[in-house]
Amino acid sequence: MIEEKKVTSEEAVLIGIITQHQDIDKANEYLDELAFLTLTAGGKVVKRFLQKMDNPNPKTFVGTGKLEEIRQYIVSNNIETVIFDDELSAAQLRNIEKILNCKILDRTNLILDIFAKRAQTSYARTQVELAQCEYMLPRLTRLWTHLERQKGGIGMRGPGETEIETDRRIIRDKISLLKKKLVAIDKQMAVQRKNRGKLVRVALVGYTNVGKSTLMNVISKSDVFAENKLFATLDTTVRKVVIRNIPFLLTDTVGFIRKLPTQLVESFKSTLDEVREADLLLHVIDISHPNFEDHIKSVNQILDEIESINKPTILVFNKIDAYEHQTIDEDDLVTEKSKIHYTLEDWEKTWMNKQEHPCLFISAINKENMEDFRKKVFEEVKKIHITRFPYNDFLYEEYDTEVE
Ligand SMILES: Nc1nc2c(ncn2[C@@H]2O[C@H](COP(=O)(O)OP(=O)(O)OP(=O)(O)O)[C@@H](O)[C@H]2O)c(=O)[nH]1
Ligand SMILES: [Mg+2]
Repeated sequence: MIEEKKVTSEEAVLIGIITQHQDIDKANEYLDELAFLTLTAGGKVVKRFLQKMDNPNPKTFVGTGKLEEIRQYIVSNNIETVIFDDELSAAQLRNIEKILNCKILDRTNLILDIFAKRAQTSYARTQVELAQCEYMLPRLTRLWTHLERQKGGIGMRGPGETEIETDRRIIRDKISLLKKKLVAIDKQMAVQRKNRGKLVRVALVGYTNVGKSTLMNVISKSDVFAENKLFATLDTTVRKVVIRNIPFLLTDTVGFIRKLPTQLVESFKSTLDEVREADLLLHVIDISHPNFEDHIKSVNQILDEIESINKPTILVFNKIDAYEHQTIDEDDLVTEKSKIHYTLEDWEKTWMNKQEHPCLFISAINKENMEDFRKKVFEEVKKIHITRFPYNDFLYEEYDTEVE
């Protein structure tokens, strides 16, 4: 069973590395995201450690000298939780635990934990539980599980304690049981999706916290939970929306993140089928986030993994109200214009010029440019609708012609 215990801001230390592929700014940005994940999981970051290295140490992730520095810090500050910004191998986890003698979490663990906390329906819970078991199986030797599980806290929401301690067989049995349960649910969901008929299906996709649910609420007058934390949505909501005279189904579902644990991608198969079976994707982007271009890449990578990268797509740049850029003084002849100086218009031109997908710039919260949004979505849906219902073409008005 997934347990949920209330913790008052567990103090945590974050650990990341600087490599050839990840300079100090990038490493810091990634730690910012890890801190946001920690906050979402109910923790509070008190210190960050970064180490420069060519590759992560296969035994201890960071170097032993660094680990000693971290050990001294956590001992003198009474810290019980250390979080690494990558997935640790079973061996790394074991070695680090021996040295630091406290709760060690990694990025995957943290994301799984948030998913466990967020899972509302038994369906979502089953999917998360499967992912947790898959993650846990090769890592059963954690020293702290026995003691810490009773206390609860981040990383502790998961299959119950006796199962972890006793043996792997029980976890394996549990995995096959959960898989069977999911197969049954998958079938049921597939039937449900089929019953929705031939209506055009549009899916909101994008990085977590970009405003997908907010946009869903604006377009469909529904009431999907939205908040400024990561992974607010785990379940799928489908609404029928009509723009002018064309009806279609709009789906809001789980957000993506950099390095989304593979266990989750696999066990969320049925949830992700909503995306896989969609006719049109609305890829929502938070343009006010300094890393939004990275976000686009991460989302495209996951779309590629689930064979959905070639679908008709509209890029919806959201949160234009919150976009900020730096300016170069007129008398400053040294600073060269770079992306941090781009105005919204610069970004519009850049993305429009790529001509890969239609682009939109909106603010879901202020309902800015929503008419443009409705028009572009109408045009794209209409293209698909025409091929699906070829005899109904007398139905289509031009978007610009006045309707009543
Ligand atoms: N400034 C600004 N904030 C927005 C806008 N749209 C959404 N937000 C805020 O962004 C946060 C995340 O919004 P959600 O709609 O929950 O985002 P989501 O993409 O559904 O997130 P997940 O379900 O976690 O993947 C909330 O605090 C929203 O109020 C916008 O246009 N401008
Ligand atoms: Mg959402």
